[in-house]
This record gives sequence, C-alpha cells and structure tokens, in this order.
Amino acid sequence: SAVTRRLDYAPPAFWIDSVELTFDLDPAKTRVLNRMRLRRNPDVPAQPLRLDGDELNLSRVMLAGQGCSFRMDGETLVLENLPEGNAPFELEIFTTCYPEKNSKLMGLFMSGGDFFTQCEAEGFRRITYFLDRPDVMATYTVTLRADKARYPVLLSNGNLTDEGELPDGRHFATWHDPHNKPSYLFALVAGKLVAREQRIATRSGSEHLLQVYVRPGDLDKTEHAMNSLIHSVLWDEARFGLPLDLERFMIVATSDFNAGAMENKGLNIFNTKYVLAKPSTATDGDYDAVESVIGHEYFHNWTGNRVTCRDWFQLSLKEGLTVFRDQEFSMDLAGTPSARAVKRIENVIDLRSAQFPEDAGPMAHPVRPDEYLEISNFYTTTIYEKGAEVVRMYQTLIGREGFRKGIDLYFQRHDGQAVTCDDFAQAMADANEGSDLARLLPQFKRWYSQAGTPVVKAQGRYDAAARTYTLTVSQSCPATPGQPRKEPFVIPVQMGLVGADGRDVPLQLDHWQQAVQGSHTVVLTEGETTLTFIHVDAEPVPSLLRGFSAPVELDIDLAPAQLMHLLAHDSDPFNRWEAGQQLALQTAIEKIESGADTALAQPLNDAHLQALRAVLRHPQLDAAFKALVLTLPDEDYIADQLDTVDPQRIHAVCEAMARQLATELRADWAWAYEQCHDTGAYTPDPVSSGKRSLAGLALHMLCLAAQQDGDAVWPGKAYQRVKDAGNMTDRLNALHALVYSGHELAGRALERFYTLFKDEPLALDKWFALQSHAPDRGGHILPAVRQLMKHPDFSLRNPNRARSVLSAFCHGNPAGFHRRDAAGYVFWADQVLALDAFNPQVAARLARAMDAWARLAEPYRAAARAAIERVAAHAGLSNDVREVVTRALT
Ligand code: BAL
Ligand code: ZN
Repeated sequence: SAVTRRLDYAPPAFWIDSVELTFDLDPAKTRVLNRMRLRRNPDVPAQPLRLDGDELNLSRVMLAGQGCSFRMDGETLVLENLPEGNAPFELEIFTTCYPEKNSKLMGLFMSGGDFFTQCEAEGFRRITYFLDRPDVMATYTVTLRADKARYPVLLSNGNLTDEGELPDGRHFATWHDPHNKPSYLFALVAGKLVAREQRIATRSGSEHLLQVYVRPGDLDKTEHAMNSLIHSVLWDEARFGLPLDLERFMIVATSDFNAGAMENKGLNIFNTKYVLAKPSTATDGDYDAVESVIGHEYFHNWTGNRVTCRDWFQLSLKEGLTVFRDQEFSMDLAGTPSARAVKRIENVIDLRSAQFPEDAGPMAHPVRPDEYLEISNFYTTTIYEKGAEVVRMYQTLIGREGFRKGIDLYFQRHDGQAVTCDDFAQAMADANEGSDLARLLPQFKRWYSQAGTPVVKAQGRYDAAARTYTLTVSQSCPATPGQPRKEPFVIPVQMGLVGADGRDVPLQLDHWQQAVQGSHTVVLTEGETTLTFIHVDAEPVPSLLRGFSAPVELDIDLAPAQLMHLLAHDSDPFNRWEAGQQLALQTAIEKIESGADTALAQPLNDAHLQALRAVLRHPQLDAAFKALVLTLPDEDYIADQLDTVDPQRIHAVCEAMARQLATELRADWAWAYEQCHDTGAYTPDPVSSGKRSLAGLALHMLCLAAQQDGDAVWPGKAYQRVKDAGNMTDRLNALHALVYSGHELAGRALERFYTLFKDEPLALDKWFALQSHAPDRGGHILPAVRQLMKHPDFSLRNPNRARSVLSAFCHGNPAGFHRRDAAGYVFWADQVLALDAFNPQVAARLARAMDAWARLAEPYRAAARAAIERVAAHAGLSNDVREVVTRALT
C-alpha cells in the first residue's frame, strides 16, 4: 500500500450508470449479488477494468450473463477482456462477507445484533467489488433479504418500492434511490428498530416523511433529534434556498460507530451519542451536539451529496462548507447576539485547542492535502474546522448576500457533479465580480494549499500631536512538514478602536473621505501593512480580529490594563471574552516560565481578580457568557503557546490559578450559584442552559474553595445534587465538582451515579470519562484508568466506551498522562497496539495523542519518543497507525 497523491488524479476508465444489489443478510456470512451497468469513459484511453475490493470472498463473475475471465491483483479484481467501444455492458459479481467478524466497523458490520454499514471513505469495497471513488456516480436499487422475526426493519437509500414475504420466515424489501450517488453514500440497515415519525410540508408545499430509528427502549430519547431535523429542513430552505429532495429522510442510531455520524443519501447513520437525548440522561452540551450533528448531516444532502468531491483530497469542499453551515444553523437558532457570540466562542475554543496544535505538529496538512497513506487519517480538525473558517472568510469578504449568490451559482453550475475546491472558489468569485475576493482569488486560495497557522503581529502607536493612531500589521506563517516557506495569505481582520469611555472610536483611515462607526474589516494581503487612522483624540485600545475573523494567531502586546479595558467594554463580545483569556494566558505563561514554587502561591493579581468579579456580578451580561469568561484557558491551548512544554508545570500553574479564583471570589460564586442554580423544568434553550453552565462552574469553584479550608457545606450541597438533580447537566456538574475538587464524597457520589445509570450506555460513558480526565494528584489517575478498564462495563471493542477512558486520559488529561516515570506513554503504546489489531481507525485517533511529543521537556521527550518508536517497530501495523507514527518520528 502506497501513498496517494493529489496531482496523480486521473478520471476513471469506466463509468457505472446503475447498480442493483441483492443482499442475503446473515451475520456469519452475507451473500451479495452486485449487478451493474458500466461503460467505458470515452475521454480516457482503453484500459482494463480494475475494481476495488477489501477482505471480500469472490464466488463468481459474469459478463452479460456469461462466465468471464478475470484475475486478482492483490485485493483488486481485474477484467481485461471487456467489449470494445462505448456501449454499456452488464457485469454480475457474487461475493460473501462476514459482518459479525467485521471489527473495523467499515463496510457491513453488526451492532447489538443489527446490521449497519459505513462506507465513507473506502468501506464500500468491503461490501462488493466496485470503482470505489467519489467521482463514479450511479443509481442504486437494493434488495435486502433476511429473517423477518430477527430483522423486521430493512432499510436502504431512497424510496421503498417493494416488500414482501419469502419462504422459511424470511422477508424482503427493495429500495430505489433515484439520485446518482458515489458509493461512499450507500447505506443499509437491518434489525429490530422502532421509529419516531413526523410528516412535514416544506415552504414549497412538498410533503416528506421524517423518521428517527432507534432500539425499542430508546424511543423516549428521540424528540430532540426529530425537532432538530425539522429545524434543519426549514433552515436550509430559508437561509440557502435548498429544499429536501427526498420523499423520505431517515436517521438510524447505532451504539457501535467509529465516527459521529454519516450522511448517506436519505439514510443517515448516527452514533447514538448524537441522536439520543432526554433531560435525565443528556447534558446541555449533548443537546447542542445532537442539534448540530443532525444539522450537519442533513446539510450534507446538498453540500456533499448533490454536489460531491471529485477525489478525497477535496474532502474539505464538503466538510469545511458543511461545518460552516452547521455553525451558522446553530447560531441562527440560538437567536440573540449574546447567544450567537457564545456559539462562536465555543467554536473558537475547539479550533484553538485542537486545530492549532494539529497545524503546529507532525500531522499538519493543508485544508486540501497533497498526499495520504490512509484517507481515514484526514478526517481532521484542519479539514473540518479550519476548512469551516476558510468558508467563513468568504462570507466575511463578500458579505452574507454575496455568499448566498456564490452558493446559488455553485449549485447552478455543479448540481449532480463531483467537483473540486477550485470549483467552489471560482463560483464564489464569479458570483461576486468586482469584490475583494474576486480580485484576490489566487492569493486567497493559499488557504487551501498552505498548512500552518499564520501569525498576525500588530503594533499600535498613538501620536497625540498629529491625532493619529498608526497600526503596523505583519503576517508570517511557521514552516510545516514539506512546506518550509509560505507566501502571504489574504487575511480579513475585523477591527475597532476602543476609546477611554469604552465606546468605539469612529474609524477614518487617512485616505478616506469620512469616518465609519464601529468595526471595519481590513484585508491584509502583504507581509506588512501600515494603517493610519486620523482624527483620534486620545489613545485608544485596539480591538483586532473581532469575531475571530480569520483562523490566525494574533500577536499584539497589550498591557494588562488595556486588556482589562477591553474585557470591561469591547462592543464585540468575542473580543471581550478574548481579552479575559489573554489576561489569564499572560499570567499563566509568566508563572510557568518562572519555574519558582512561589509563582504558584497567588498567581492572579488583584486587578485581574477584580475584573473577573465585575464580569461575574455584571447585571446585564448573560450567564453563558460569564461562564466562558470565568473559565481559564485550557492546558492544551496554553501548551500550544510554549516552545518547550512541561505538562506538570502547566498543570500546577492552572490548578493554582483555579484555586485562587475559587477562594478569592468565594462570596461571588455563592451569589452566582444562588442566582442560577434553579432553572425549573428542563428545557435546553440558551438562557437556561447558560444558567446551568454558570451554576455548574460556581459549584465547582465552591467545592474547590471548600477543599482549602475543610468547609463541608458546598460539598454537601453538591452531593445532594448528585442524588436528586432533575436533569443530567446539573447532576453531572455536581459530580464533576466533587471529583475535580478531590473531595472525599466523590467516591460515594460516583457509586450513586453508577447505580442510577448502569443501564444507560451514554451516561455510563460520562462516568468513565469523568474519572479518566479528573485532575491528577500524585499520579493516581493512571492506576485508576487501569482499574476502569477491568470494570465489567468496559469494552475496548465499543468505540464510545474505549474513547471514554483512553481518549479522555491520553488526549484529555495532560497531567495524568505525561508522567515522569513514562508509564503513561507505555500505557498509550500498549493500547494503540491492542486497538490496532481490530480497529485501526480508533487506534490511529488514539495514536495522535503523541503529536506534540517533540516540544516536550525532558524527561518526557525521550520517553515519548521511545514509546512511539516501539509502536512504529511493531510488525503488521495498519496503514492508519503507521502513517501517524511515521510522521511523528520524521
Ligand atoms: N462524512 C463523514 C461524517 C461527516 O462529516 O458528516
Ligand atoms: Zn461532514
């Protein structure tokens, strides 16, 4: 197996027009008859037909009803003696596969005794021999045959065209999908499932049946998923003019799934985590995630399915765009400017704690990568979240209306096609002639080709005599693997200048006729740009990159007093929050670098604490926003700012800051808790979820403060809440407060929680995860993690459960994981290898926990390297893991 390169793309030698699949479903041995109509691609010189396969058992190949010659080239089925000319011909292929042995969960697999499929990116070749590439699009007719009692529900893409009884207690269903689609969008489901159903009429008057299928005991957890689906249908029509093009749209949940969900045409298959929600088992975060993932998969119906990718290097064409769309959906549903800002801040927190480190590490790759060994490794935060930021910059540059015009043109040109990121960019530019985007398009497209997080360095100078404020802004981008030097990007920097009274100063650049109020977007194109603002009466505080208008690192030397001014007054809520983060980050970095134990005593100064108190007590700010401002930057984000990373030192400083914030604001936390802790009957709306979020943070802080002086009142309240909270958010927050503060009631609270939820897998995942990423005190977490893996409810085979312990520990608990005795790394290597033996995708994700090893301080660095080398040296490693560890060592 070799590297695949973007520039090697060649169109397929054959097209497949239609596929008829017949499945005799049996967990031990499923028989698949694939009858397809093919024809040569007249634009390509004649060559043999090479059909992809993976772990298939071939029984027979027939050409136009006759046996025919073929040969195998590894896993590839090669047919050389095919008819000449361009006339269509029919090929029949009989194969078998073994769903119950399919531990990779790619192709056809079993979950809870039911059949499911996952075909993106290259899973269809595990079902039958095929041109398994996204630019080959066909219509599918699928017949499923199975035991009726065991598999009463038989589903595939499109519309049900026939169903009936068969001998021996079996039955069948035939589905026809009229839309051309690539094989990665194929799906089937068979099993004992029940559905919540809803008929809807859209704006245009067309009628549709929406269904959410789950296991029989889970029907009471599907209301939110259905509501989210309805909202998604209505939103896409209203915001982008994109209607539902199917009579029936189905979502099916499975508890064994490598990823979050999959946008198969008309038959989305979901991880239960992103479908099931009821107040007693799901948190506010879960409710939000269900809404956004349901939206995401639904929006793929246009951005991904109607217009798909020519090849997998274009993955961000559909993923970046669809993440952008789901983010906009969630913001539009959130409603108020403050609730929108909270969503934006949450997205940026995720981007900075996951994508920025990816861009700075060995797996850094452009939004449109140039090569891969295993495509599954490129379903990354760069393709998804940075890709979404790139799409957002189009909207920033051409405005919301311009963006809509671009989307309209994109579908007008490319509906039904498999296209590239260039096609998308061109449609955006052509629909907006005369715009900055159209003028700068070739340079803007560097966002697709250059990896790395650009750094924007800004310096301001006030000239009182001239009444001018001069900003010098320069950009650079660090080297990334294979890309030592970068050309300048097009960077939209939304900005304002905040006056002494806290209000935005009118902005007038020296060449403008008049001033503008509020924010202005400066488009950087050069290495260095100087901007001179005139008629500035007093020195302002610059507020740059408002709304996080570009996925860059902003390097601006603001004094603490200036940051506090922004924290108190900035009209842009994102930058208001950001000022608080930068204040905390400055302190954290100073204390980390000082290395002295005294730095841990009282890390936060009085002015900083006062500023945070003012936010917490603010009469107008929303609780959700307050909770974000009062949450200190996470350890990964801090680590990403440092050249040499000592995870224990970072952790010690973060804990000291949290303890001080807890104790010094104790009365304020108690006040906030009293204000917010009772939200009445549960609804997941932004106002009540914001209150729960602030109450949860307050309780955490109060328990932390109690640990300093032995106060028993707040831990007692937290314990009571674990016992009798009316919803999962409050209950889990209370449990979190006890476990994270290390209170002696934590053990009993955990037992209580377990007893309540031992039959709820998703709640149990939370129970495992909470213990695996609890703060490490004296190295106790790794032994606890090993113990959790011996728990009867633990299973390495179930991806959600494996992640709830392993990922929570290796990715989510830096201080527990990075041990001076290297035991965390030894554990990591053991688990990566154990997982790789049966599920390479899950293994490769875990392998990425070592991405940042090269910046670790000693003794961590040498030990980390040794562990990675041990994995790399293992015989029989999957391509998935091999690619990750090889890149890490390069
Ligand atoms: N296409 C894979 C799952 C998703 O991004 O929606
Ligand atoms: Zn997606």
